[in-house]
Amino acid sequence: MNFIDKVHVFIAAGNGGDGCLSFLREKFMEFGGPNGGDGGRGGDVWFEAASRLTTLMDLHFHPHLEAGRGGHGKGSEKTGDDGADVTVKVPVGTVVYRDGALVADLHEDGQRWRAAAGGRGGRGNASFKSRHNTAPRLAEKGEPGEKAEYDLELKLLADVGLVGFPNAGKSSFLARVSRAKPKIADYPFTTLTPNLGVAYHKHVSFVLADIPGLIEGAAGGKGLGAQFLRHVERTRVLLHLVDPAGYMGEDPVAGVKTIEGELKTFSPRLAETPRVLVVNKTDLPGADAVVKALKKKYRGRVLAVSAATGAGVDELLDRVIEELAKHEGPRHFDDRAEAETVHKVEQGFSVENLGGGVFALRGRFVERASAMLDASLPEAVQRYQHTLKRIGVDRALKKAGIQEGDTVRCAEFEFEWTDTAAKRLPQRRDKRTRIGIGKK
Ligand SMILES: Nc1nc2c(ncn2[C@@H]2O[C@H](COP(=O)(O)OP(=O)(O)OP(=O)(O)O)[C@@H](O)[C@H]2O)c(=O)[nH]1
Ligand SMILES: [Mg+2]
Repeated sequence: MNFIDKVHVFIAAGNGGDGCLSFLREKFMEFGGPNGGDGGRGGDVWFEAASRLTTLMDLHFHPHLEAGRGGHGKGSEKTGDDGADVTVKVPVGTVVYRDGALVADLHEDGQRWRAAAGGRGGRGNASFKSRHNTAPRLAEKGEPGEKAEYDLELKLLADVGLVGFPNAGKSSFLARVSRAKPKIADYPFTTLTPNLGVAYHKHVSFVLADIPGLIEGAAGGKGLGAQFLRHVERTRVLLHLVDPAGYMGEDPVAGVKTIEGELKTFSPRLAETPRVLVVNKTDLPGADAVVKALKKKYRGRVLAVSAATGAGVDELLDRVIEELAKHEGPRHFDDRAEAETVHKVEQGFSVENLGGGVFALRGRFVERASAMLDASLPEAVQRYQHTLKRIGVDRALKKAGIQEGDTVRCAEFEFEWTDTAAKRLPQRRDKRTRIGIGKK
């Protein structure tokens, strides 16, 4: 089975239910009061971190997620039912991006983040009743639920990362210090997906992540390592394992620089992570010379072990817990992003002259207002016009050069612009601009 640690998902929250237009009917009473209920709220889509999950596999196979729509309002002021929420479980350590920007970091079991908000229910005509309008023939459609695409990435929550060229003995080291049983073999690229193991040393327990070997150009996508480097981005200590024989016969001392360079290129975070240079395979002849050469260059950062015999391993683990104590707490990505909600509806908008008598009107607020308009109800149309005018859409369109009969496009809706007074709308006495509601 593949290790799935990166997925692209399509999220759709539920649409709000439509508001209802209805009037009380009673015997001997010609016109009862308005009693159309509001539509129900559309369901939200949530991401929730669950520690029992270890991969994003489920989402890989089911990347489309949709919450329930709200029920429509009914007469007798009955509100529609709310749509059901959908909660998508993701592994702890999942990081969420939208258009390349980090929006959430789910690093704790049970942590939740709303990926898309359900639309609010449209208001029924009972909600529009006022002293000035005792019998509104006006109801809103439900607000469309939010739609969004996200990139999810799993960044394992390990304390210690094992990096180095292929065949350096990273998996052997993990097997030596933990109960993990990774595949170990005498050829490069034995490890294809990350392995995790828990080590205990002097009453301290910590998680180690063993990732596939890195090669020159790894950060740019060469070999296997780059796609897994993100798993060691959160670690607090990196153990850089060095094979004294060198990778493919190359000089091991020069090789250290190559790997360091790849870490830096991949991310500044990695470059900041404290690193220990670990010369492995000290049971083999020739290792001492390499240890000496590296110590000369990197001094205190160099330790020597043999994953095969266990020599030097205790000393290295002493060093690991020392470093962990110095850099406490897991490293998270930008926590501020979590508090941010993506659901604010700004009143801002933009207009653009697309040429050929077509103008684009953009912005979440106006798009929402358009979607919630029931254009078959003149009163609703009037209210819509009023809203657009209030926020300055009329002025902006005129400035952009709109003419009688031109078309205004707003998301999937289209309106015809007219400058004449509205005959169908007797409430409006002025003869100023209005946006006529044309046919699609
Ligand atoms: N003699 C000796 N051999 C070792 C030692 N550590 C690892 N090896 C051998 O080196 C080879 C590679 O070990 P692995 O643990 O698979 O190396 P790796 O770094 O995980 O390799 P990749 O997963 O391919 O990146 C295996 O044949 C191991 O048995 C050691 O301390 N001494
Ligand atoms: Mg390995």
